[in-house]
Amino acid sequence: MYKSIETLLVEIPTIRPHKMAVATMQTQTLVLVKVTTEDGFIGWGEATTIGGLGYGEESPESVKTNIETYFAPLLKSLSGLNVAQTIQTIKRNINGNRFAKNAIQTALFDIQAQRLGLPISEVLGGRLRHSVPVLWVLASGNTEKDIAEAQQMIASKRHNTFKLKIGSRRVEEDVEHVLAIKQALGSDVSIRVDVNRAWSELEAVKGIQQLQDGGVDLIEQPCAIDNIDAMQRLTRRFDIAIMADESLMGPDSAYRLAKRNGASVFAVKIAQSGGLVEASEVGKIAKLAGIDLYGGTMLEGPIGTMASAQVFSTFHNLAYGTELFGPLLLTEEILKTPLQYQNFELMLPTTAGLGIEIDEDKIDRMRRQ
Ligand code: MUC
Ligand code: MG
Repeated sequence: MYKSIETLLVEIPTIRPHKMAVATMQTQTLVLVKVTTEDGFIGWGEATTIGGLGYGEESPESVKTNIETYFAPLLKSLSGLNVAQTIQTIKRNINGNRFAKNAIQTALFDIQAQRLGLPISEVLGGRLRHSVPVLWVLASGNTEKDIAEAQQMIASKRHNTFKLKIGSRRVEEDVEHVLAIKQALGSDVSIRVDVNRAWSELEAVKGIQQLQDGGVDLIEQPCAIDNIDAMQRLTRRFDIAIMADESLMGPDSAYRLAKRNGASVFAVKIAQSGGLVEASEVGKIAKLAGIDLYGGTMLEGPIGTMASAQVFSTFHNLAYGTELFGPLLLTEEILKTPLQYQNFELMLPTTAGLGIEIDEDKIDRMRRQ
């Protein structure tokens, strides 16, 4: 049933350096997976990560090797299974590898939805919205440049909410940087910060208090991935929203975080969750636990971004919007028609599958040989 499974690495420079506590990106390596069926359907998925092994446990190279060595032979050996049974078989045979699993699962759903003539969102239960709000991340590393960038985004109606990457400088310097931006942009503009796990609990108490007093709306992943105790104490101590990002690695960790009151918002990512179904399950757990939702990104290109949008469009609440701006950070387009960003939102296509058309000639020219 599955004829070929290819993994392509495509290096694309970013429009400016993107500085985070975990890495500074000058280029992004897109990890694209193409699945072809015996009866001629093609599905795409994406397993892009950030900063090699700087962010997660899988690298572009490990994803490519593991898909070629383990996922592809397994998929090719299967016949007569539906998508759910195929996913179950992959899970039974392969441990970990959430990013690779997500890419394969996305391609399988792309194919299934094309067969049914529906957008992927409809296969996942149905969309509740036709567009999702998208914020922009200010990460140039320079306060004045960040303010100018934000003002230009507001003026062009592309983004009116901003997330600031902090954690690589002293807490006082970071707070000063954030509050200068908050003051320059004014009270109508929502400012959030992502610490990318850089703070100790004591640093977090100090930093969060000042950011909360200064009118910041949300603190993302202040402490270490496994330090759920600290996340719980911070969530209970402050009124400001505390969001789990790296600590959230699929439904199991979502359940544990929810049970322990370790976050007031979940940053759902399809890759970190290990697939579209698992990301939907994280959304369900949040709903049951009264936790708000935010649609996260691994700074994917348009494939992962649209797959994420298909999932987030089905969420009951998307109180904190999304950060699905990945393609806008890249200097090259890999779709025949670019994703549509309008009025601070990303529009969801109504066409079947992912609803995008890949420019394969361009990818062929740009891919790592
Ligand atoms: C992260 O930790 O949120 C998402 C947006 C961005 O700029 O970095 C990523 C990763
Ligand atoms: Mg984050």
